[in-house]
Amino acid sequence: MTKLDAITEDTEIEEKRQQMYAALRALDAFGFWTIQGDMEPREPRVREVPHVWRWKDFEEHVMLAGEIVPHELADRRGIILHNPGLDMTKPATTNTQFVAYSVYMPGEVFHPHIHSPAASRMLLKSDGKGYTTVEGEKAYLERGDLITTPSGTWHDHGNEGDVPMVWVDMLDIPVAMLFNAGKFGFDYTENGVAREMQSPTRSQLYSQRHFAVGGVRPRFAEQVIGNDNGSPQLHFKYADTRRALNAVRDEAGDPYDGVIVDYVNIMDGGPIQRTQNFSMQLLRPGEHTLSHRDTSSSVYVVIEGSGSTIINGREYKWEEDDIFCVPTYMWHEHVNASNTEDAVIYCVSDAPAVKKLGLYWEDRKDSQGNVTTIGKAIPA
Ligand code: GTQ
Ligand code: FE2
Repeated sequence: MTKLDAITEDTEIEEKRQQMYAALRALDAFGFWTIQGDMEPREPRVREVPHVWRWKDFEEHVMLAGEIVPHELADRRGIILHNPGLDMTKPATTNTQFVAYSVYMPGEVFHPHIHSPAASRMLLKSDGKGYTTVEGEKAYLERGDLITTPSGTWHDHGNEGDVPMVWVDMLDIPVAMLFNAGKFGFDYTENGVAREMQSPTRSQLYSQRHFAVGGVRPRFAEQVIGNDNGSPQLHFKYADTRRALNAVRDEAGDPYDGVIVDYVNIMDGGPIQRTQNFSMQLLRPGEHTLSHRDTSSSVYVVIEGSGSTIINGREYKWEEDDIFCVPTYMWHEHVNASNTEDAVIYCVSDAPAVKKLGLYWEDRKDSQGNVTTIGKAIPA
């Protein structure tokens, strides 16, 4: 008989304990030791699962939504990607992100709104005449362009082109909701008058002309956007990002992520949103990265090429316009399936939030399979 058996076998005391537990329940409390096993996992516990949402499967529905779901029915026309490990008590793509394919049809104008969650768009399809206006910067978007909507910035969307515009929304809504700090506003006015769209207040291509040349910054550039919750550069052109990747493609690159560039806030060199890190990574023909895992979670959009990501030992194949996620603390390595073509994948992670909260560490596997932990790790 173990000591624990002896303790619980004293029926008189056990009965008293159970009575006390019931009394504590009635007082809206409980003994920590009664739930401790659930509360204190030896490794991060993750409900989300790796998953690929294939554009091939979504295209017909996204286009149909553009035809049969009018603006009156959908204030924004996003088709949210719901992680198969989560139920509707958590309608999200990962623990911290809300990701959607959204479509805006020729001639459409969607009205301005504002919110505390941070948002972003990665443009997939357009003839160059679809736009979003963020805090007065009207940005026409092309494939691979990123535009952010920092927390507390007005934004409205529209399409002046001849073809449907499709982009990927990536928001930190679950983070805002965790802190009970989600707030949305819809009553946009200019000089006290309600308006259906923002009048541009920044000149055309303001972001590019002020911020997109690295190393120098105009002294008179607007340094604060909205409530000062992100980079003053909102719009990042794919041509610029691709050029940055090409410029370093002959370097060794990062063993875990290949030739990768982070989008940075030109004011401080940090990530462009408080809760989200944005990166673009080039996997050269035949490249197969080493495996690592960390306490952030990521969502990827495939911009060029095809390949796969091996997540906790299982292969997840992807092609252009597919979206996939790597949940928290899962080993992952990326493979470009082609020996002749580049693959380029775009990634938004929650690492800045995790780091600020002191919860970040990373495990790296070398080519021999030896694991090294980087950062503040809790001993086993
Ligand atoms: O386009 O501003 O998918 O506010 C969810 C919330 C898109 C948007 C979403 C949003 C938006
Ligand atoms: Fe929004």
